[in-house]
Amino acid sequence: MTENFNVNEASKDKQLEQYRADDQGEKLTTNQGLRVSEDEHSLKAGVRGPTLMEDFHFREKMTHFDHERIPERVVHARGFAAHGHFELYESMAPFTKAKFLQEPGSKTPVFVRFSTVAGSRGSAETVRDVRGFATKFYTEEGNFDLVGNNIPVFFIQDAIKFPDLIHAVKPEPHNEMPQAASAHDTFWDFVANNQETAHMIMWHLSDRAIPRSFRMMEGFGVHTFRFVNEEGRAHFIKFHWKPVIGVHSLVWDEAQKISGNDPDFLRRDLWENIDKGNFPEYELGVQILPEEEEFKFDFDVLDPTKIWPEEIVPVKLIGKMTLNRNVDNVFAEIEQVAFHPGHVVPGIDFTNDPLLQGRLFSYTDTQLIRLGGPNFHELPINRPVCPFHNNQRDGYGRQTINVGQVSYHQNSLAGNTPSPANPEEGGYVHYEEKVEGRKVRARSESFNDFFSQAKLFYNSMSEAEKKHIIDAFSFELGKCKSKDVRQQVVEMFGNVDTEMATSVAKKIGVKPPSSTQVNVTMSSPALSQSNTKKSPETRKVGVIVGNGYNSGEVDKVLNALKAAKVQPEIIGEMQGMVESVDGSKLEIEQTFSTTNPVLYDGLYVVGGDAEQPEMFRQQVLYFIEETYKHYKTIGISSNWATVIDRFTNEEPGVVLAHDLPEFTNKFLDSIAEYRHWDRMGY
Ligand code: HDD
Repeated sequence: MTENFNVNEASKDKQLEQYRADDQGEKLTTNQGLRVSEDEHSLKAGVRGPTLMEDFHFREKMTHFDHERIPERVVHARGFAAHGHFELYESMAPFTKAKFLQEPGSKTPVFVRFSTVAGSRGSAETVRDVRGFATKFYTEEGNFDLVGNNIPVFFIQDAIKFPDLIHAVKPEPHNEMPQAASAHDTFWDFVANNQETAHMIMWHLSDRAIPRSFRMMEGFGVHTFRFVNEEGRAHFIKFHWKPVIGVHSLVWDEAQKISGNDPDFLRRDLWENIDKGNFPEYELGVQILPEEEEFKFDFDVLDPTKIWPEEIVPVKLIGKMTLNRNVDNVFAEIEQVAFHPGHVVPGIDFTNDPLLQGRLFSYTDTQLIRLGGPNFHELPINRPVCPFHNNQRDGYGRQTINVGQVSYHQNSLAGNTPSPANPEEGGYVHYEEKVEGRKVRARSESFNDFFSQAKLFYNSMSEAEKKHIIDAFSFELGKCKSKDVRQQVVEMFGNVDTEMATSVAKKIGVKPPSSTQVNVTMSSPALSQSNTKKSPETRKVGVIVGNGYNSGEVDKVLNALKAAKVQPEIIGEMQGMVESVDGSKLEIEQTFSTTNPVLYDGLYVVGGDAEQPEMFRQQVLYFIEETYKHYKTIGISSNWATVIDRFTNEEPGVVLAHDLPEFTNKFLDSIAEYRHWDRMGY
């Protein structure tokens, strides 16, 4: 008999509740529950004597501490996560029988971990890198893990090359440098000698690799998966996550400075916004392709270095995910969560993409070393919300107390239970794809076009985005010591765009590529961030205020910003209150020494009276220069427009408060626009 249980958005939280422990207000004990009378001094033979072996409290405390760390993830070590739920818009029954995709309005609990790939667990977060976007859906049929990235393609086509790719991008083994960076010889040597990387490299050098926020990036399942419906009919699909507030990025100079100013920038942004109730939202999209159309395109649908352009296969939005709860404990939840693309539910199946096939081995294997044994599924964060029963037993850290005599199949002593479920009872049946072929180690010829989609990507970029790619190439290759590697890469990317590769060659002191320019006509507007949604919502604006400010003007602006869900932060010379000309007050949240212009999406210079010290004026000028250089919006109060006589109102993204009602609107529009690339020549 199958058990009856319901999953709703609270199911996971309720399950986790039984594992939470709050030590506040309690007496200190050992792990055996013994109350401890003293926790500052070890047990010694005399106050100046040796510590005694007998001190079980010291030994237990120290031993536990000595064993606190576990191996970091071999990739995606640096990450952060949050809880939430997924709500379905419309039934996907025509395509899949997955239960969590049937009832419109149904809510499934989720846990999402975002990450960088190359850096160690403590590395800076705004480095140039792919971002992981891994979602665990706790469904009534078991956990479904969508283990994706914020880039829709991958570097390689076959999982057997993954260790090589990662060895090449990680810090070089002889000196363990550079940390969390692809700008070094071994990575680019790998690229030049594995040219299937071309398409992904274009994304990696684009603004996508320096997201402004985990809340503002897309996610992709990358591989082609299958949906299978109740009748057993299959469709090829690709998964997309689309952030509701659009896709936005940092600029490179800013990203590098943030790495020093706030290495936790992305997790802080996620944590603080969830904390304030600005819940990140992403719509789940699927591209759906009938199996008969498998060979319709000039690329192979099994090739993970290819996208299905959205203009050809539209993305159908089927639901929305909301992240609304921060974790209680980073280690217990974020560090111990174990994702696996092989965690699927009935109605979702794999394809023969050779990258996906290899991943299906790697993920469980890595958890065994990382989490110390085969029982990691029992950790609270990994437990499905539905019951699980099988004949697996024992192993390190086993928590379940399996009662009874029988732990094998088939049996008669337990009535042959736990028994396999037939499909009607939810038993998973693999899609019966017909497979035949010779055993070969080879790449399919249909995987051999490395450059067409790299060209499509470049051709779809705005002028500003193209310039960023050229600058990124120049930076990354400029850091390579081997001139030969630099030359090889320039030669390779001549196949994408000769003019682009020629500009790079000039900057890094090598010969231009031997190719000739072939202009491409095809473009996919969905690939350019310049077409994304623009909104001031949740943007962080630094507001510099000194004593004697004009509260009438400033209060109105601050209220308008807050009404538009912009987040102003008051910056001043020292902590405490600043007083306006009419005696009202504002609290300083950050001082010039605790914050930096790179940490804001825009700047509002309020200033103060004429008495401000020279240091205040210098700091304002510094904030203005940096904000301007990073193409962000600058608003200046009417008082200070004369002090800062650098700008006219015609400057892109510079708004001067001559006329107040118009100022706030223009300022907000400018913040929504975010970057003012027309300053490009700057
Ligand atoms: Fe992977 C972690 C995403 C290819 C082997 N991978 C990992 C994570 C993400 C991805 C988001 C972090 C999960 C978390 O937050 O805990 N990986 C991808 C994507 C890929 C991909 C989108 C290509 C489409 N990965 C890939 C290949 C292999 C691996 C080809 C090996 C054959 N990935 C791993 C791993 C990790 C991992 C070694 C490290 C930690 C972990 O699994 O749990 O098994």
